[in-house]
Amino acid sequence: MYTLLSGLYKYMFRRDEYCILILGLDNAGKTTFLEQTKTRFNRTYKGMSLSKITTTVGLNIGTIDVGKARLMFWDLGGQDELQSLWDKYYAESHGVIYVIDSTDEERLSDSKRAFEKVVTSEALEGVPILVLANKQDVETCLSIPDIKTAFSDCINKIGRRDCLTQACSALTGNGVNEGIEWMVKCVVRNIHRPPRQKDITSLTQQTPRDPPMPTDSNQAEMDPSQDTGLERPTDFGAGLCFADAHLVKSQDQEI
Ligand SMILES: Nc1nc2c(ncn2[C@@H]2O[C@H](COP(=O)(O)OP(=O)(O)OP(=O)(O)O)[C@@H](O)[C@H]2O)c(=O)[nH]1
Ligand SMILES: [Mg+2]
Repeated sequence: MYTLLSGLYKYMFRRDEYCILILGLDNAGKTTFLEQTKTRFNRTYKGMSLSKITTTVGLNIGTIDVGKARLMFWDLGGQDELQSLWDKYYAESHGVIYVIDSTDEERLSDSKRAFEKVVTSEALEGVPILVLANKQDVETCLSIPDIKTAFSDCINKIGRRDCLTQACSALTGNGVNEGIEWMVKCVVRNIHRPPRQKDITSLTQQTPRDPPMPTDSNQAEMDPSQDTGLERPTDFGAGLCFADAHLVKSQDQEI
């Protein structure tokens, strides 16, 4: 009887934790996206003013709960010299959100090169990738078809994994809920990367599991704006957003 009750208790108060990397060139809008996500999915989170966000040197951490899944985000700096640190986090990741600045046509090929490195990394094999075409609120931005054309060479390099291109504005929040909900669905069904299981009854004493720290400590300062979000209650926000059409490759594979 005790075993049964304790099993039930553990089941009820357990969350499956998934680590999600947020990658992309500097200025793409990664940290803005993270802040917008925390604001939408954590009911009592008083988000920082999006206009106060500055470039990330190191990483920001944020956590949201969606149903029984807990997503822990690692938002890494996208500047050239910080990109060499991205792969230190790959082995621990369950999903990747790759953010593209749709207003930066000049650096689209740089973004594509960085994306290619991500998708061809063995350590990320089979991990779902959400590609966010960000800044769609800007009238003159590149459209989703433009971006898909520019990234078309990558299709064959994506391999067997879930992949979706989502139109998004981290600033207004359009596309954020759809992207997160898609990611939750994909990481939950990816049996090749099982989640970590967390007992949520002792949350107030818990600190989030430390992300792997890069060996070059000069470039790995923790950003003061990091936020664990662990103590915050949960909210599965309603979708307010728009999704765009996708080129389907296999099951949920689209770019
Ligand atoms: N118009 C518009 N501006 C955005 C959007 N998302 C981010 N920005 C702006 O883009 C700039 C860079 O945003 P960040 O979130 O700091 O970009 P980042 O990708 O985290 O950059 P790094 O930390 O340097 O890698 C800021 O001025 C944001 O306000 C968006 O959806 N629309
Ligand atoms: Mg940032």
